[in-house]
Amino acid sequence: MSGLVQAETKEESDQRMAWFRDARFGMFIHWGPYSVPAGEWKGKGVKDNAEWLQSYEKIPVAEYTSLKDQFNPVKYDADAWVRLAKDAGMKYIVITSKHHDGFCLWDSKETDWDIASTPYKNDLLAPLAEACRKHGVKLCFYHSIMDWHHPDWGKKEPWRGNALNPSPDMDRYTAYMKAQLKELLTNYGDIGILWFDGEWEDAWTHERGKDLYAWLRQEHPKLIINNRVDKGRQGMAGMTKDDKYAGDYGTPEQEIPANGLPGVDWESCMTMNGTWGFSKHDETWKSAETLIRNLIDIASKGGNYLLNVGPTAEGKIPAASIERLQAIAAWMKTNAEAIHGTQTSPFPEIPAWGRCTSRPLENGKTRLYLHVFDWPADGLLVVKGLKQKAESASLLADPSSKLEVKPHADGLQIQVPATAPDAIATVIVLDLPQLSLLDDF
Ligand code: H79
Repeated sequence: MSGLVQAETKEESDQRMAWFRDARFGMFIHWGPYSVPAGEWKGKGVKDNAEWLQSYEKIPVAEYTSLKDQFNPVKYDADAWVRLAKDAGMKYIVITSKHHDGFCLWDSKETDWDIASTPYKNDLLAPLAEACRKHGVKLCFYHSIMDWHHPDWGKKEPWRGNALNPSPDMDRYTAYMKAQLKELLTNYGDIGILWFDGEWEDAWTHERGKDLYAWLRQEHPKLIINNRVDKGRQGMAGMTKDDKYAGDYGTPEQEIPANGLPGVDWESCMTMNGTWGFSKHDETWKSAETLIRNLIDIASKGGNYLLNVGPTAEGKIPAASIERLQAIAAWMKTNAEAIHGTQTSPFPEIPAWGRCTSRPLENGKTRLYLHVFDWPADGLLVVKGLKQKAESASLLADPSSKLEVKPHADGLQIQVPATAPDAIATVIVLDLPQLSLLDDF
């Protein structure tokens, strides 16, 4: 996909993608003036996606713009947010520098539709950049291509009102976007990813996508750029149709590909409830168990999990999100080794009892991490398809535990404790001298 920047060899590309492939887990942050109405407009609750309120409710730019007067996140604590992410095992943070409403979380020289025009006034990205640097978390920006506010964004939607230029000039709009991206890429230290979105509208073309990708990589050779910079995405599955399109990785949204996407880098972005931007009405929270198992599922298929939080207009991450991130942190404290830097499951089928991740060890050995969701009632975990002897098996939570491994008609069987040490997912470490699977798997 990144063949568009010709100077890069496969080794260079692998090197550029290395941190992303190791990370497996990141935090998405959707934050902007939409967190003021928080999913409610004129007394009426709007449907999911609180950040889409302006479009759902057809709010003219002039009216929507007044929300800035109430966006005053005095309780924002960037350091606490980064610690929350880091403790949960998240290696990167992707924050909305600009969402579809066009509002900028930093003081942009290119527009007044930004944080500097709010009562809060202060750049929201700078403290986050500082905290990320301090805690060793990569800072990344989500930047919407579609822009309901900018007069030159080329989709003529009548509800945008007088602010829309009667003949929108997409060259001028692209120059605006590039000037802003330059600010974002020069004022906040090294940026890990640019995460584009809103590329599907006709105003954005394949030519513009290719050009933007090449321009960014020219200036910032190490940058990673998602596939929504260009027009190759296939619906919400998020994958690119063929390699004439620019972009370094696929972006399934609110879904996990059933069998992963072998040979391609990808990241599933998902919400904890049903909305990206904060909504005071949405209580459809997924359980910590679901979130942890999603992370494991995605890692076992070779992808990354980009899990969203939607802070309030005051600058607080909702308590329900914090609780879930803390539950993930508790699980990761013991089990991070089975997630970070791991590779896919070697098995052609998803095991009946859970998921598997792997890690090559020295001397051709392989370590398998068996993430057991459904604990065997008879205390025997059957790992189908393995035809060799295992060196050892133990609980990741207790390296001194020695679990007996024996051959089984279908592969290997491991004698496990009578009850699951961790009801969400217990990880068993299985070291193999070499990995070989039964032919008739
Ligand atoms: O920022 C969050 C959402 O606000 C944003 N993406 C996440 C990360 C989002 N944008 N749009 N949507 C969610 C839903 C819109 C989907 C569609 Fe399409 C746009 C359906 C048809 C056009 C793109 C092209 C997806 C499917 C085809």
